[in-house]
Amino acid sequence: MMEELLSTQEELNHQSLQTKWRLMVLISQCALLILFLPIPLVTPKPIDRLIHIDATSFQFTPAEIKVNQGDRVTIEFVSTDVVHGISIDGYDFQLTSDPGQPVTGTFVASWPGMFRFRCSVACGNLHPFMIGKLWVGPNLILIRGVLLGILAVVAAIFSLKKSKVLKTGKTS
Ligand SMILES: [Cu+2]
Repeated sequence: MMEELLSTQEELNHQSLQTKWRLMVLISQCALLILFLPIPLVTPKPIDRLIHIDATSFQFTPAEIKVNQGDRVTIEFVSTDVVHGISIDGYDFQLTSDPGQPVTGTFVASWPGMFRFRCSVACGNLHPFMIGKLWVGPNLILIRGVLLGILAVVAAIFSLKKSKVLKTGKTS
């Protein structure tokens, strides 16, 4: 009788270990899918954009701009104090503005990713820190991050439920 009970208990333990493993494998598979599956987003049609950027020692306003890949981007750039410039890493784009004199330039956002733009005129001691960011393309990193977060929450809920079931199973 006792032996029988022990063996069923062992079997139960073995089974729960197996389901735990299966769950862990399933969750890691989901995580890999989220990380590496190409997300079939409806790519937005390229448009013409006009973006105004102010330069003041030692910052750009806005310091971050977002466009979609293929957009024709026209930058209207104006300095509010001393001579400032703007050049975008990875793009052949450069403008220089005298104080209060807006200048415009256009480029096509052909390459996706994050590119820094910098002041291209030595304008003072903090000049090297005058940096902004240009994001090109749909933000897949953010989408994947959100999906991974959701998966983590689901996994946590599952493991909580599992341990509750095990505890109640032992007491009865
Ligand atoms: Cu500068």
